[in-house]
Amino acid sequence: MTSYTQEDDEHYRGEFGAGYEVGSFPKDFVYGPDDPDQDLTQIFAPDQKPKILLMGLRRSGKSSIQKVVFHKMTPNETLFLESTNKIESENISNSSFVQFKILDFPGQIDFFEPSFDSEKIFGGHGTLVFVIDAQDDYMEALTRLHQTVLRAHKVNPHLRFEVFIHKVDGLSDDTKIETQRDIHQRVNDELSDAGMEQIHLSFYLTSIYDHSIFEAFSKVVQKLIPQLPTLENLLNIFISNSGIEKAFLFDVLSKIYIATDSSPVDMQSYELCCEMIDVVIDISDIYGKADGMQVPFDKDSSSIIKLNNATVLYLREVSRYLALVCILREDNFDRQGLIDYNFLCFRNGIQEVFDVHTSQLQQLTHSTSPHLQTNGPTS
Ligand SMILES: Nc1nc2c(ncn2[C@@H]2O[C@H](COP(=O)(O)OP(=O)(O)OP(=O)(O)O)[C@@H](O)[C@H]2O)c(=O)[nH]1
Ligand SMILES: [Mg+2]
Repeated sequence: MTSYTQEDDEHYRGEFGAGYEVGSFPKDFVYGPDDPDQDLTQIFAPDQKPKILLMGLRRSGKSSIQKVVFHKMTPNETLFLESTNKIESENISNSSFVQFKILDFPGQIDFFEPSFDSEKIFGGHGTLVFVIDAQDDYMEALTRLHQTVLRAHKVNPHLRFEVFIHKVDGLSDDTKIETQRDIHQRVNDELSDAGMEQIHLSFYLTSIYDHSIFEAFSKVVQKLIPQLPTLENLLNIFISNSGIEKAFLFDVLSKIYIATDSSPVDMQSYELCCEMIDVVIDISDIYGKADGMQVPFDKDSSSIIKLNNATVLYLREVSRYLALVCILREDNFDRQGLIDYNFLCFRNGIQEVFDVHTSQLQQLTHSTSPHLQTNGPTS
């Protein structure tokens, strides 16, 4: 449903990375990478932002995940990605809720090398995402996962661990479940042999060829949002008073959802909502942009899509890069006025949460030294 077709592959082949422009957003719209020449001191300079560390063996798919989720790269293009040979850091700061740093590690990194500074790498608030290639023999990956988890936990007991059992597009449904069970079992056995049963790991079956990678990343990011319970609560109140079945609060740039109401998420609903965002952005990119307007999405963005199964998809803009996408029965959409009124209350609620968050951040910034980097080595 996105605007990308197979022929476009030819066009991008061989030159992506040098300003490719795929999917819904223009190229000046994607997150700019940090200065690639920055050294470790800068990459790991203490700041308020949580970080997500992408680790795993070579070719497990780390860079592909980052490019697909945050740069709109199509899965086929990742075939031409080169192996990462140094830690690549990128700031993701779309909305006030979605703010973190993502670090893509080379697969062959050696933790026991003296230059590997575990304190800097594993310290601070964040999550370690370990990617395992499920289409390959995963024994070596499990050994590496075990070493990584032990080492990281020793340095920082607050670090979270998430395991992506990746490339599952090549596996049958039965094999998927069996692989997940087997990996889960082996990892936990090894941890308990090492006397480390208190370390908790979450497992996800992922692939860049479907929405599973976005779903898994959504969950990883959600755990880094301290306001999550408040957002969920606001969504629960909103949907129960508006006759809505399911509502997702989306980061429109990456299409990860940063919150949803507490009813269970089914993959199809999530996919539908993702596709709605693509449609809205594409249409408004082509027909809706006023002169000088850079972003095909603003405070008046909204869209209604009626499906042939008496269901309505309703999208409303919440703030810059945040959209609410709701799924509801067509009958309940008769009372659109009520929904719109409730939506305004919901948006005000979000605004308040956001204001509190910003003022807290400002207080933090004022109370810490403006020259944060002087805390680290000065060379
Ligand atoms: N089938 C399948 N292939 C994938 C998936 N994700 C990544 N790949 C492929 O895996 C290969 C390696 O991907 P990379 O992203 O470069 O792997 P990496 O972990 O960053 O590798 P290093 O940088 O060397 O550590 C590429 O050819 C991708 O196309 C997936 O979900 N399914
Ligand atoms: Mg890589």
